[in-house]
Amino acid sequence: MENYRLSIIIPAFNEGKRIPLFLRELIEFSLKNLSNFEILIVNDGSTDNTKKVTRNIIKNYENIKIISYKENKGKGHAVLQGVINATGDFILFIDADGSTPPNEILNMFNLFKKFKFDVIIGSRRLDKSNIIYSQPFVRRFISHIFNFYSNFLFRLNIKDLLCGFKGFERNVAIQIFKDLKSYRWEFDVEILYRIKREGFKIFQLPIKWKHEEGSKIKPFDPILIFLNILKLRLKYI
Ligand SMILES: Nc1nc2c(ncn2[C@@H]2O[C@H](COP(=O)(O)OP(=O)(O)O)[C@@H](O)[C@H]2O)c(=O)[nH]1
Ligand SMILES: [Mg+2]
Repeated sequence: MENYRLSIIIPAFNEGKRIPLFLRELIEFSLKNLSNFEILIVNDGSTDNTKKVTRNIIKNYENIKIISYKENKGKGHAVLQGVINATGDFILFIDADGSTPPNEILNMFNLFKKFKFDVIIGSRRLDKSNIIYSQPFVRRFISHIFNFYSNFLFRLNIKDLLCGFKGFERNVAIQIFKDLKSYRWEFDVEILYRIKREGFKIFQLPIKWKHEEGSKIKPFDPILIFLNILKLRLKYI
């Protein structure tokens, strides 16, 4: 099989507490299981020690880099910076909090190598998904409504739109992320909509997942997200 290169993007905003454990685990796993990879951590204007702790962990690896800028611009913007700088044949992003175990990266990458899917997205809502700790009830409830609402507005049929673990064939990633209109949480829906519009194939991968405390979603964010999704829809009319 060809020696495809994998790019792993980790968007990080004030993750000084949560990222060290996951990053160490990911590096150990990747060195053992992946032959050709890079990791790009995108520090999206964190005001804590994210940059310092990350630099310290990655200092001995030339294929692991941090991209950093001063102003917080949102997860979508951070992932976009990762995509622009990525050199892999397959490019994925994964949350910094360790909700998705590194082994799922290998599963996703192997599926890409075998079936050449354009896009593979992690899903916490398929029969075979394996949820170790669920999100709190209120979060699950809101995300249920969010999935329904966004699928309806954008004529999609995807069980879990917001899972922070998604991968793309290189050219698909570049095409989809080019001229992204939403830089914050809504970007997940926007990229899925564009993927469908361009006719790319999405494979939904059931994953093992656990809720991690310390979410960066603020109490009023859900209301903003619902409004922003509507605004986004209007931009595509
Ligand atoms: N770049 C960037 N990443 C963010 C921002 N907010 C959250 N994230 C990242 O998005 C991922 C998921 O965030 P998290 O707070 O765990 O969301 P939750 O699991 O849905 O509650 C983590 O890697 C965060 O660091 C942001 O404003 N900018
Ligand atoms: Mg999380």
